[in-house]
Amino acid sequence: MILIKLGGSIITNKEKPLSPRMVAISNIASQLRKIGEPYIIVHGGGSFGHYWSVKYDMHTKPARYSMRGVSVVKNSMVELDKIILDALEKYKINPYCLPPTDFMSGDRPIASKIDEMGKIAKAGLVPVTFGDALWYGNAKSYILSGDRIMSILAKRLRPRLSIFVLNVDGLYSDLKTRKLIRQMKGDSFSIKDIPMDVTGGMSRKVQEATAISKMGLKVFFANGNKPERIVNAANKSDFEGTVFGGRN
Ligand code: IP8
Repeated sequence: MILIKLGGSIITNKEKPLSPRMVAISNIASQLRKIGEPYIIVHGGGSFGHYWSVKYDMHTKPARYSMRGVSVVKNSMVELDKIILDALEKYKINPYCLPPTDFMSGDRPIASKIDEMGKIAKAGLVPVTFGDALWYGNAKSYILSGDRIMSILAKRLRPRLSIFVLNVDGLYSDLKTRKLIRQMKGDSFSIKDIPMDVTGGMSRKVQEATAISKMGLKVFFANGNKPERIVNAANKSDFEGTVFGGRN
């Protein structure tokens, strides 16, 4: 079992509101069909969900955010999800859409529903879920990121590999020279070891990747502009990117 997170920066153009990167999405979909084992796809919000959540000042911490905001963010995520689903459908990947409301109650994962996701994947469908605006209770809501979903699913399903697909080659130790960190080793590293230039979305990704890796599971950051790297990691254990928790 493999978990694949398609980051918002690879599936959308973050510079331009509500703009999917159709060619990148299609290229990734065409490669994913070559993966020879069950997998689950999680995707981010990019210039869809993030665009609106910034406009309505919504965050990951549950609070009484604008209900208009909740509705608009969710609607935009459904729209982006449909674009992803259609691309997967085109390559006969058999996506099975499962919004996070299917397996989350407030901010708590529903174990039986996550187990069901694993069964759905093993039966030959590809569950597809996404970061979203979620109802929390008591008029509160929150943004559940796709990166967080990765560690929620990993904890329960214990995937052989969790792949974060990015718009860059992996984690850089130096943003200017683009020097790639090929391996974040063992459980001896901590978030403090992440270089200073890792900011924003990337630091959250590293945080969740670290959490998954500390569960004893392998994590890989790959460039979605070279989608064969996703397939090579999945099928041939050839990791061209950043591996958390030891290369084999
Ligand atoms: O792009 C959050 O998912 P992410 C999506 O994985 C929203 O952080 C709704 C902002």
